[in-house]
Amino acid sequence: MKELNGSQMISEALRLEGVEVVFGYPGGAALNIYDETYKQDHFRHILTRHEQAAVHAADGYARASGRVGVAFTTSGPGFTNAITGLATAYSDSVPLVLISGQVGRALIGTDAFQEIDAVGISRACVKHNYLVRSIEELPRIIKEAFYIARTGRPGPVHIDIPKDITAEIGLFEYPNEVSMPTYKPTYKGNSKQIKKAVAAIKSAKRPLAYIGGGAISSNAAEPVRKLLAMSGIPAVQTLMALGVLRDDDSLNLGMAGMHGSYAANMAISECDLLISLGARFDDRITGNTAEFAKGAKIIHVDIDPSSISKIINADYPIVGDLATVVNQIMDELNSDAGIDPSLYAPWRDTLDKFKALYPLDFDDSEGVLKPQWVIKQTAQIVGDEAIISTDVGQHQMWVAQFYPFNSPRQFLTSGGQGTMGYGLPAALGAKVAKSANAVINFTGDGSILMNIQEMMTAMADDIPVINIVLNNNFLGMVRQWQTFFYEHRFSSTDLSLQPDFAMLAASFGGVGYRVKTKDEFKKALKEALDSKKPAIIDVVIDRFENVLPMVPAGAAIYNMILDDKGKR
Ligand SMILES: Cc1ncc(C[n+]2csc(CCOP(=O)(O)OP(=O)(O)O)c2C)c(N)n1
Repeated sequence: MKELNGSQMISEALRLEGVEVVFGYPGGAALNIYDETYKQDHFRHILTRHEQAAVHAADGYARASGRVGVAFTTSGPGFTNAITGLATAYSDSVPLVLISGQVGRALIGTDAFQEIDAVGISRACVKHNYLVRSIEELPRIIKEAFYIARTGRPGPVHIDIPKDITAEIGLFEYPNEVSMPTYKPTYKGNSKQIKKAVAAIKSAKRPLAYIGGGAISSNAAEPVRKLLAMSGIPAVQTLMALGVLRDDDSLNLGMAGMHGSYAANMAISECDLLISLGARFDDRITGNTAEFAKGAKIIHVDIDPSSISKIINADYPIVGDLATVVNQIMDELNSDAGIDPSLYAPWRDTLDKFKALYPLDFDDSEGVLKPQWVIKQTAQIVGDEAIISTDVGQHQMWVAQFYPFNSPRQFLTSGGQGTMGYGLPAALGAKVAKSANAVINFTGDGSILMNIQEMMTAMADDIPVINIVLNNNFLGMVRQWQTFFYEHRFSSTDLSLQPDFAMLAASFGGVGYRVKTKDEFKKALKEALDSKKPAIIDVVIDRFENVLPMVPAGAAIYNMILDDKGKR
């Protein structure tokens, strides 16, 4: 036990949690915390240029590294700016701890300067939150926050700390363990349920694995790959799962859902057993739920019991950690005669026909650049080790469709919230976590402007990430919906007027390019990589390219728009 003030306790607790970096932005209520940050040397503090970006950067750090991301803000607007970051992380189950300063206890409830009911606001978009009421409870709360963030279904945790507590002296003893009788995640699957699920797998004729982001959170890629290889069961992945399977795995049918591949969506529609592994049946996957996997029994494995049977009724619910449960399933499959992959050969033949009928494809051109070509070319140049983030829109979906992801934690994107502005700060967080890897943010001419100020953070802290702007002079994805569903009325989606992105990059001290041809693009990307500076490559692409296939919102997923008749 030692005597520390509240700010020293925060710093010491972060040291004991092994935190190596905090992303944040100071202000009045956080002054004591920042003074202690100045004095310590066990974590790096990165000053982002906006609190939203601080949380996205902590999120990108967490997704790329598998560790808990940490962010600091001040009270009032500093905190409210962070909300989009929390919501983004919450929807995608990303482990974070946000520490916000609050006005002193005596001022709470007086409409004080920069006072806002922070825990009231964050409640709806965090896994858990705390308003610290006394110095005595501060160490326990920080311990619990990290524990809750990373265990069970991971998620963001918010701690709001009144300023007077950050100065008050108390006795510090960091607990070794948490004691929360009401929070005890289940890791091991119920063995009776596992037996039933395995019997269902063995008697199925057309089983299909449906892999979600939980496979990444629980580090389950290896056991999932093994399960598929030993059983010959084909699989679809959600946006959040990309990288769990190798892109070229013959059992990988690609992404499912609104912009999923024809084969993936048809496989879901035709299977007789859907094995959901850490996925949550989001509406962007299911479309019309009444028609989703209509003829199939459902095995649903999830660490979060509240996810099971929430959207689609599960015949075989299994609560547990995915990696653990998949290992249990494999043990059970092997317990008698094992499983013969040739069992499902006719089903795989059917799926091969679907694959051949409508492969993911695009009309390349030697004139105007096609975004799909840019994405594939980037992968060729940067190789398998690169980490890719995106913003939100058409470019995000093209990346999901055409980038050959081969490992988990390689792809960072805002799935659940679809947060424009996520890509650049998330890329910064990823580059801090994995400094040896190239980090590329694919973005749009709309999205990049939502957190463009983070080019300054990249410069100041020497975090060389490359932004590839797939520039169509439109809020492209909204323009696409207006094309298909609103008779080409392009209401507020034309972005013809825009800055010179190359000059903008240079003005921050980075490198910038504007390219219109394949050769120019290849040269710019290589130069940007060599420059070791933050970069923007502004790529002029076909303005009216659409993302296909597309399942119209609420339609059955086998009803895909496949031809680009809406293009003009
Ligand atoms: C913060 C936020 N505001 C609005 C939207 C709605 N929205 C989704 S995609 C999109 C257009 C994105 O345009 P751009 O970044 O240029 O990408 P593109 O679709 O052209 O590739 C918009 C406005 C959103 N997802 N996030």
